[in-house]
Amino acid sequence: MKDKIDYSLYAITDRYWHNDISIYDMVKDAILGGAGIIQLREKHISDEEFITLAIEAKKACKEYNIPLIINDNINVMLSVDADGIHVGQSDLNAKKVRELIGPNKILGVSVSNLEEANIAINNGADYLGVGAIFPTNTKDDADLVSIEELRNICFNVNIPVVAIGGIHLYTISKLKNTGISGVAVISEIFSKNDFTMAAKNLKKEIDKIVLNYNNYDLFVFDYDGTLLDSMNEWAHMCSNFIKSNGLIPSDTLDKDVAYMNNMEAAKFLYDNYHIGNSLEECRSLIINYIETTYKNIKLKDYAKELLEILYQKNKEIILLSQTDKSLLNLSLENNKINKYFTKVYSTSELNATKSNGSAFIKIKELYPNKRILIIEDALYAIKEALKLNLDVMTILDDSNKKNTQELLEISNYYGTLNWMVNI
Ligand code: TZP
Ligand code: MG
Repeated sequence: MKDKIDYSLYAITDRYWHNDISIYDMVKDAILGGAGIIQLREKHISDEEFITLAIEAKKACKEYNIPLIINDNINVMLSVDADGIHVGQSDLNAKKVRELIGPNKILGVSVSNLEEANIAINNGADYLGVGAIFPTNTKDDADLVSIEELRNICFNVNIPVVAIGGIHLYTISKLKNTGISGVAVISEIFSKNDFTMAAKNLKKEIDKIVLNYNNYDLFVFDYDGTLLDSMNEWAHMCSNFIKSNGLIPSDTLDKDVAYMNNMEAAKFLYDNYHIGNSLEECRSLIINYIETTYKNIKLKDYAKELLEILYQKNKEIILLSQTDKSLLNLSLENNKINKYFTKVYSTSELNATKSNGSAFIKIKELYPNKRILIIEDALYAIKEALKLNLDVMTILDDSNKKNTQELLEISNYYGTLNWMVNI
């Protein structure tokens, strides 16, 4: 159960607005609207009453194979064999809870900063609830957590994070590109008259800001800076090559070639530094030089896990890289990830480049009926893909940090591979 949870819409029950509707119906309706996880939250009732409600909630969850989390009560959770428990900072101690529930139950912990988040993870949390993000009447003692802190937590932990508090149809867009795996809501569903419709409407908005793998069937990965941790090497590759030929590179050389594919870069070096007797020779000298460095560069953390997740979901995965095909093949083989890609495209082999969008046009032509997601780290490429109405998941890399603000604004999704693994 733990591995397959869809945290994107996390519904938390509250009978305040409709005490005439059974918990079974409330839970069922929320699930029918798209809730992927349910929390039964009750305050001020006896364990006996809580257990009665939990049995009802569990019945509905079981029918749809959706996990049921009990708010802050181990006795109730264990009595009904629910899937997990959620505790706040002032509730039960998370470490003790983990000891009592064992390793297989889901443990959620509310946190409001990165320090609490790290402690919760050390104590065995499976996911984090962060809030209140916006003011809410549903929990009057909730302190506010800023969007910046939410993003800080999301990008620095390796478990799913759900945002909570005051999340409604009209506030949710503010959570775009924070790195959340989902939102937890009470009133946006359970204060409404039609829970299923309310959940459906919200899910539609969630899908605009949290990547939903079901919405895509072709995943087009960039390689350098996206899957491969190579940008630092590339940043100095050309000037190092020139130096290895006993020449002095210009101060701007590495910047000049930054947007070029290998073929264009070879031409540039041949024209400006006269290396080799022909363009072809110049090119093969560079490739040889790069090969020795490139083949030892490691994948980013979580690259393999992410490819495996998509592969398990039967998604088609292709590679589209500005890097030369022979280099790509070398690296793919060394990192043992060939099997994940149905096709590996070097842009020069497509007679195209990402820098004017032609490489993305080619992909659209080659895969006309696929719902495509581009996964990319380079701002110039991202802009071109977006111009062509492609959806883009921007991968955070040291080399694009200076463009963070712009990337946050323009990308459909923004985060780390780790985040993609968590959602
Ligand atoms: N924890 C922080 S805010 C909150 C909880 C339980 C209440 C969320 O309710 P709503 O109605 O979605 O704002
Ligand atoms: Mg890249």
